[in-house]
Amino acid sequence: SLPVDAIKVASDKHPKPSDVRYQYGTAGFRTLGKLLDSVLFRVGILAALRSKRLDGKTIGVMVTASHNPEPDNGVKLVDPRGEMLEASWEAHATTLSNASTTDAFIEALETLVQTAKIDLSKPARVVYARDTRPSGPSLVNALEDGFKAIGAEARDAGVTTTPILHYFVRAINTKGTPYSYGEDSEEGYFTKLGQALKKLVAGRPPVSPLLIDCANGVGAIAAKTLAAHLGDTLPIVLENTAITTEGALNNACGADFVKTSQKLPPSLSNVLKPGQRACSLDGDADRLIYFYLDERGSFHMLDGDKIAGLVAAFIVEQVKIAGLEEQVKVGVVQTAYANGASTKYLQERLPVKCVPTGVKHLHHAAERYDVGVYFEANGHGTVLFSDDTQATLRDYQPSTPAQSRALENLVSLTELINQTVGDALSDMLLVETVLSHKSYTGVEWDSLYVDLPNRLVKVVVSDRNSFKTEDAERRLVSPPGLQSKIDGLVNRYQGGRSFVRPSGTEDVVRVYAEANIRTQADELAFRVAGLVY
Ligand code: NG1
Ligand code: ZN
Repeated sequence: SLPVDAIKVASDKHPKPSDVRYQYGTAGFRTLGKLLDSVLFRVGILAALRSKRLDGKTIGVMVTASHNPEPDNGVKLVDPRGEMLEASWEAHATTLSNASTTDAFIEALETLVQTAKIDLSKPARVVYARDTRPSGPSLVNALEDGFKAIGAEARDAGVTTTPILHYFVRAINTKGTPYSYGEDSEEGYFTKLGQALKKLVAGRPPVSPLLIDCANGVGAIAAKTLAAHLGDTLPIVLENTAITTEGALNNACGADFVKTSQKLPPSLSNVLKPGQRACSLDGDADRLIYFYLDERGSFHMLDGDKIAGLVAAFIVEQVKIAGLEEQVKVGVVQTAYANGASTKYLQERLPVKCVPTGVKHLHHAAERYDVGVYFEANGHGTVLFSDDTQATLRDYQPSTPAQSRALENLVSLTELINQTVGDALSDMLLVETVLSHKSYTGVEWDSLYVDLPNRLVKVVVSDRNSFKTEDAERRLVSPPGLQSKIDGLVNRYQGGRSFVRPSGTEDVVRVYAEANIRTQADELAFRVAGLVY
């Protein structure tokens, strides 16, 4: 049975604030750090129960609020294969977090144990980490109180990136099996990535230094270690590494700033040279946006869609050279936020699927391909190689030197890419690999297709839950009549496309619009926003 007395004593030290309602959304729990103490304690117990339910497999817990402002924090659970928590457990997390008293919490736990058929005699194993936010240490203490109260075997992975924590979870759970994902240590992670990159670019000409904007977050620590492992293979210059400066995290820098404002972080204006490749990580290093300045000093952004285009085309090419076209089908997954020009570019080359926002939707759709490439426009994404495909690559007998090289490249890509979740550093090495193979500069990569001008706006409404969508969030079914008004507007714009959906992470409705010219995209966005308001 549950150690009710221990849980009671500990729970009284982490009372739920009475005026807050929590929700485990697409990014886990996320709000002001100072509101999350009771949530972290309860998540500690929930993670242990999830592990017991899965026969003692190790569950991950990441304390981060990613690209959000420094005072925010959050927490999310990682399932045994390094993936996002299974959807049905999101509701359990929400229920537990909202129990108003210790007694109500114990009651909710007992209900969960029964409905989810949890065998309490099983072991509970967890691994946890946090980013660099100032609220992190005390929230981790609350989390540890939860682990102790239920008697979980807990491993502290310290301060690290979200994707490294996901890597740990998979590595721990596959240890000693034929599917081992690598050593369950940071050293193991960096060695795996470094060796894969070295194989992929062996014999290719040296490249000029890559500048990394670390968002003044945990990515600065990881990127520094990575740079040491890469040596001359990839020279790296680190910027925005002030992880202890109060208020610096994600402030006017980082992947979300670059993507949303479509601007160079001001801190880089005297550092970045025209033509130099640069990229921004977000606050937990799971998003990546590239950019460069042209000869005239104008800023050009290469977002998640551009990364998907570059990477998918390269993989298709290598599969073809290897002579594996018939056995290995490559596909791409996007959301409605993908630029229309990227969708067109990709559709001319391979199958493309559109799914609702949220990494879990992209990930699951990508699992249906032999090789599934998924990226959100905001720079979160990865590539999944199915188990069958990895076996095909292992067993295949190439018949020419060219086939053999392409096969080796594909095998090395399965090592280079963090297949558990989007990983800015792993994705960065992937981009660098393709640029090296194609001898592309940023300009050439950028010219694969021309982005349609687009605008994203937020609208505060009285009840965002009254907005319901269909067709992968591209059309509204409610409020009634609104979609036909949007259609009416869209039809008046050349290359027009627009959609409205409720945010899963903020109390707003988002309006996206694109059109052939900038002023028209802006006008369409603001007119659709006018309909919503
Ligand atoms: P919402 O708030 O549901 O639009 C945002 C991002 C998603 C994703 C989640 C975090 C946009 C338009 N939306 O979702 O892409 O990153 O946060 O999981 O960027
Ligand atoms: Zn992030």
